[in-house]
Amino acid sequence: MAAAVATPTTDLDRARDDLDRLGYCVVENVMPEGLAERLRIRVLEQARAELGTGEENVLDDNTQWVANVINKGAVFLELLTCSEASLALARHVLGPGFILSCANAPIAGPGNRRMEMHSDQYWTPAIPPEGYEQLGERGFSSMRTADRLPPASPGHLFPPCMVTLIWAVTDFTSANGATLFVPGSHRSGLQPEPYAEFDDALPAEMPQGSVTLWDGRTWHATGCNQTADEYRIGVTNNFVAPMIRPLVNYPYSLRPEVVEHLDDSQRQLLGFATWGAYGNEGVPSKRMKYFRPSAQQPGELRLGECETPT
Ligand SMILES: O=C(O)CCC(=O)C(=O)O
Repeated sequence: MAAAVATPTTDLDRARDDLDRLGYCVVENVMPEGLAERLRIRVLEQARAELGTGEENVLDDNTQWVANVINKGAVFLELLTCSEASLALARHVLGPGFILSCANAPIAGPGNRRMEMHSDQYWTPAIPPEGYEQLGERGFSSMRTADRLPPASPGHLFPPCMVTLIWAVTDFTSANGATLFVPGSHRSGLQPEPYAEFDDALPAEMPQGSVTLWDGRTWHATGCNQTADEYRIGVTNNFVAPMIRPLVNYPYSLRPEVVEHLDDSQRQLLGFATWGAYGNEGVPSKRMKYFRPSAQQPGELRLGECETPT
């Protein structure tokens, strides 16, 4: 019988099946040797250095998120493409050409509170059998408006357009705040009530160097860290289908020294590549793969004096 909870596996078929059926999967030991430890040291140093600068993002008494990590060390770019298995699983849900929407490092410290239960794709509406909802209607606070959403009816479920990965920079255990998931919630067509108790929420435990991936519709939350002195550290990579607006505008917000060293696959994942559309960036005949920086874009051109346009 198929399991009702995703547990760590190295079998990609099983991971794919867990992702489809349960809305999340756990892939064991996917990071190259030593990478998790280098990430742990970098995340902790950055988190400590940000405290008191105004750059720190501290969510409750003891949860700190290091935001926009791609600018904060080459090790985070290394992580992005280190595992063909995790990219293949994201591709399984989103198809080819997906891009990074954001990357953060959530640190759950002892005594933190359970996060609000949420889905990352909180902005996709339930699709009623008739009519439609305006996609742009949902604001940031919509996580807290679960009761407004009508249940989806069979055959009217919004598709997944986002996949999130959380990489285990330390071990993730039920004691230290492993991410909690409600298995099967991705097919409910509903958003969760953020502060309700969820008896059916289960921790995704995994050893350091593993990764958990979930469908953007799956209900989840950072668990409670009940240890005396352990910090649970993750790095998230949140991927979206190529036509979805990412949370971070990477071509605009990446630091120049980071952009300078990007390889082709990193440039594609960070949104520098064009995606099949209505004429790309205005040079349809060229089918340009990468956007050009503004300094290389043609501007308003003028004809010579004798060539007055008629
Ligand atoms: O920190 C975690 O375990 C989960 C983070 C999370 O909920 C998210 O990135 O959407």
